[in-house]
Amino acid sequence: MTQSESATFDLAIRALESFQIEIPSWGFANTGTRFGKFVQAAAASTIEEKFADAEEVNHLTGVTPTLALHVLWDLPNGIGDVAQVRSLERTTGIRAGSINPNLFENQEYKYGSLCNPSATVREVAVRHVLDSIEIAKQLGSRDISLWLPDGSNYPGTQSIRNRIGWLEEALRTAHDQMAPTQRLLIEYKPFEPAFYHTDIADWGMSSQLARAAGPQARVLVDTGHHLQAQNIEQIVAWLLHTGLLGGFHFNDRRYADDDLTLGSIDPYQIFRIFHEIQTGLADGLGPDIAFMVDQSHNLKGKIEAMVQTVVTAQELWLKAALVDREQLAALQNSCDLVAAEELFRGAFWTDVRPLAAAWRKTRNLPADPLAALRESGYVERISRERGSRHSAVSSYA
Ligand code: RM4
Ligand code: MN
Ligand code: MN
Repeated sequence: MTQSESATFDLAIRALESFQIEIPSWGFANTGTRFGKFVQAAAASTIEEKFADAEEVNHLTGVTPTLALHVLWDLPNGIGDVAQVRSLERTTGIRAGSINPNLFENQEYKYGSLCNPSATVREVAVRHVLDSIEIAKQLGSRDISLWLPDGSNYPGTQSIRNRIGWLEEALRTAHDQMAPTQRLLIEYKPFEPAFYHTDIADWGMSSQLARAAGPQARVLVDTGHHLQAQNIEQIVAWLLHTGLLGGFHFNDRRYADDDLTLGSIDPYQIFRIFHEIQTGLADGLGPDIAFMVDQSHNLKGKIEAMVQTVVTAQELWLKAALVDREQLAALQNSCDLVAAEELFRGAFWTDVRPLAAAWRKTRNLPADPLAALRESGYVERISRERGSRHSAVSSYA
């Protein structure tokens, strides 16, 4: 190894050592679109199966020690299910990650949850959020990630401003119930299921709401929740600047909230986001950003898609780490545009797969986690075990 090769190797090892990503329980379950669902024999339908699949992904990649849980899907009996989750944590070595309240499936939420004009429905929704906070407390989970389906479909049918007030009130109540170590992550989305107005439509609204809720509230950026052509890394820069960046839900999209696998459509975008985060971290900003995956694997094999996602995330993180930030800063300051862009793109075009494989070797992980998954026979085994049971499928969206 030359001196510069060994410096790159050290840098790569440091970058990968600092990278972990949380995977979602719902990424292992049968999901579909509003047009239909294609059932997979290997899909997980119980919390035991989701933990088992998460264990397999972590076993292969070494960087997914936590599993995001959706309260209604994973803890249908609420706090009553905490003991079971704790026992699964012990047997699988996977810890419960962020806790996701579900405010979008019950019939009473037809006109909204925390923003519903009915005080009674708002109370039901607030209660569910408070229960979710309690679940998170008992599981030792730091983050409650809150996504609302709230909004309206037709102009003039709801008071947008009244709904802001109700939402602020609900978020303050939730915030006050959190332990000092917990955080409330407020996710935004410009549309769907509401198609005229969404109560938390963008990062500005999430930021304002986080400020109104209290110091432990932050913004959650779901990469699929932006209008076409929006510059997400600029949003990231602003959130780092304002200290409000709480975390990410990673996925990719071509048209809307497609929930495709990370980096499948536009890997350069994730690279740019990672670069922004790494410059922030170097400046001491955003040390506790939560990286989470939020995807729906409708056609790809669930576990295969998850491993592919995690490996892609690592590769893009590593590419971003290869940007010589000092040199880039100098080129930016001297406005040497082409040289700056070439340096930036050069890192993106570097094939980092050998470096990632070398890092895996240092951790006794398979050099190629996808190939190892194929060789392991895990998917075939669970397909045999689970296949016969899938008649009814749970819904995702
Ligand atoms: C939403 C949003 C939430 C996720 C649900 C299933 O579009 O991304 O984070 O929990 O989907
Ligand atoms: Mn999301
Ligand atoms: Mn989404």
